[in-house]
Amino acid sequence: AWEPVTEEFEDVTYHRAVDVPAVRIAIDRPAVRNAFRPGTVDELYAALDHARKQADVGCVLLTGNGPSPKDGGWAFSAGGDQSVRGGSGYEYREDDEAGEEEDDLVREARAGRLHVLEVQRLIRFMPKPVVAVVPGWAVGGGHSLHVVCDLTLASEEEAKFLQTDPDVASFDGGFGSAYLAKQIGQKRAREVFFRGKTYSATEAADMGMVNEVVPHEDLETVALEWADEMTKKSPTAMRMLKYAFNLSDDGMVGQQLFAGEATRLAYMTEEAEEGRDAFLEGREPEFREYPWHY
Ligand code: 1HA
Repeated sequence: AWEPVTEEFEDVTYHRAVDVPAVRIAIDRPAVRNAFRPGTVDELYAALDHARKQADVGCVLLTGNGPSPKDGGWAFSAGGDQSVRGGSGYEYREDDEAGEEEDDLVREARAGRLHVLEVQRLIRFMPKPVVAVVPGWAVGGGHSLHVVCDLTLASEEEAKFLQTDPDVASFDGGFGSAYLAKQIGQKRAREVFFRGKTYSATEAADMGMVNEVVPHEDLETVALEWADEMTKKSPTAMRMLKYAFNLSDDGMVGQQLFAGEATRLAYMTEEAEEGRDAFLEGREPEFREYPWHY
């Protein structure tokens, strides 16, 4: 069972599980295969950032609502909404409600966005697992979103994986391609982009970009089971592991995030308390009492 965290959003639904410390964030534009426009990306970012900050949320399920009211089709996401694409990115249009909260000045300054990349970084850098729950098409920028998630669970009957980026003169040269190659190998990643084949859920699992394939009707139940499993584990260990997996690919930022968690752990020691207390008491710290562990 789920309860809404907010009902303010236009293009995204955001729920919290009642019995599991997990949330479900879904793109809610099923009529256009959950393609995202700038407002959609704003709401995705807001929901993910909210989930990131909740100390009692340990797992995020990212998905796409369906089926399409037009033809019954399912989608995770078909990527950037091509109908609002302009010369410098995807543009806010009149009916793109999420942009409306901003005043005109801000909105104007935000015209032409590629800020789904900020959503990718949020997924990558948040210290809890994000699972892509793929009920249908994962295409273009939607494919890249599943790639950057920690795990992918896919519907056996409906999930389909496709990269159209070079068909529409776009390219995700970051996680969408280079990180994909780390997952499935160079030859295969190049095939995904250069040939643009459609892969079934089973093929995607065999390639190593999908963790598990389940019957469509079980998709959400299994996703919640995964969240239940993962949120029963030690939050500290899970954070350290996610950042450890990221570290060598993420350069100095990878080191920064891993090190930040090391700092947090160090702050929990008596040695750290001595450092703080000595400063507050205006005296020299007495660190000689503390061992040089080996
Ligand atoms: O590469 C990036 C980025 C790179 C760097 C930085 C930022 C990036 C940001 C975004 C992207 C991209 O996402 S580029 C790639 C954009 N996406 C696509 O090229 C996929 C276009 N869609 C399709 O190829 C197909 O629609 C599909 C394989 C997902 C589904 O095919 P299907 O089942 O045959 O359905 P279809 O009839 O084509 O689509 C259903 C409805 O959804 C159509 O609308 P309708 O005719 O009913 O009014 C269709 O136009 C709409 N739709 C689907 N995808 C999009 C879309 N509308 C706008 N934008 C879409 N992406």
